[in-house]
Amino acid sequence: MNNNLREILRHFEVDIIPSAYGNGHINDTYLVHSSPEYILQRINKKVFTNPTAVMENILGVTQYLRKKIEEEGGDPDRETLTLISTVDGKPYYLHTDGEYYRMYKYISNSKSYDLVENPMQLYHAAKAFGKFQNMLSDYPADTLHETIVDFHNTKVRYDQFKSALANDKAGRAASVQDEIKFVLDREGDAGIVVDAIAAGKLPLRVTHNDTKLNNVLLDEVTGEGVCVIDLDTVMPGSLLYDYGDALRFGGSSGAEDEKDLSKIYFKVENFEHFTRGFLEALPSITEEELALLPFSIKLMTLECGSRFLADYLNGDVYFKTAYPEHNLDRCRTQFKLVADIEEKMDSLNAIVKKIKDEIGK
Ligand code: ADP
Ligand code: GN1
Ligand code: MG
Repeated sequence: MNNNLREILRHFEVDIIPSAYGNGHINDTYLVHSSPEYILQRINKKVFTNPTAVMENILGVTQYLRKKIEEEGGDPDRETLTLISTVDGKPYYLHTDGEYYRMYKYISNSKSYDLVENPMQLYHAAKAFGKFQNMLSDYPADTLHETIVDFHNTKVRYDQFKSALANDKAGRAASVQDEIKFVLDREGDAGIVVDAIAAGKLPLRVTHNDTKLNNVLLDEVTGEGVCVIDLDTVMPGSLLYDYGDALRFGGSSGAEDEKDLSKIYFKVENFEHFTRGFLEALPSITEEELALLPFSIKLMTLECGSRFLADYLNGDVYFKTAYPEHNLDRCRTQFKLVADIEEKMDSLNAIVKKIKDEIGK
């Protein structure tokens, strides 16, 4: 692998062997210890079946953000991702083995967190994700490729779960009946946001669609949001997807793959911090969106849990796993959170109303 990477890096005019980096579930990420440092990534072709479309989106979005950040007097090398061109002037390198590689400037003095360490991190992450959506609010959405079709179409996700169950490829369904029932019992939730978008009751915006905390870099000193990263899934979507997915992850009291479920519950304090930051950053939020904020956390958590469970039933073909039950452990934390969010739903709705009144939305 190392020689292979050396040969790949030659196309970016770098001659230093990188080391594996980060905890993403999708791409292979490496840190290149040069000066300055770089991030090298191999795009996961099983997940992103059209890597050139992914790269067109990322190039378009980062160039657009760069201009906006410059206009606002910010530092574009730090506040958005910067793609490094290959020696042939391309934003990615296509290796002879058919794999796609890209290189970014490494954003130093910043950190991404796999676990929430204090609720203020959520306030800052929310501001960063909210600002990201704001800056892209007039981006020509029709030029964006849908890099994963129906990525957050929760009705389609529900159907995909049902086919994974029907096929039971890995022969695991019999052993996870409680988890399967958990999803099937909630079929009614699947259409709520998707149908409201189709009926024109919720606006389509340019959204990030994968807003977990480790997809935003926070300043190592101030803790403030520096840069939103992992732009593979930037596509038209609902604001509720970004909000709900961020709190799916950031609202949890523990790791996504925590085995001890007694440690997993939905942290209302984290919810309050994120909601405040998001509403402060996104004054254009509509009444209909506001009304669905807490529900969207449940929906995105249920979606993610059923994706983990579907992958477990399919034999672990999508998410990176470190051991055979990894997807099952992940799905269990998500369902524990869903159940807790369901119990807390009334108080979460009351808190949104309180924050909304306080900041004068
Ligand atoms: P994945 O799609 O697999 O989640 P990411 O693009 O999120 O891949 O990258 C994985 C991790 O690498 C991130 O969580 C972050 O810690 C780190 N990372 C990615 N890009 C940069 C960058 N430009 N500067 C600093 N760290 C980065
Ligand atoms: C994946 O790429 P990463 O690790 O940030 C996944 C998200 C899931 C998340 C669960 C393209 O995100 O949809 O919510 O894992 N990304 C893709 O941790 O499927
Ligand atoms: Mg990521």
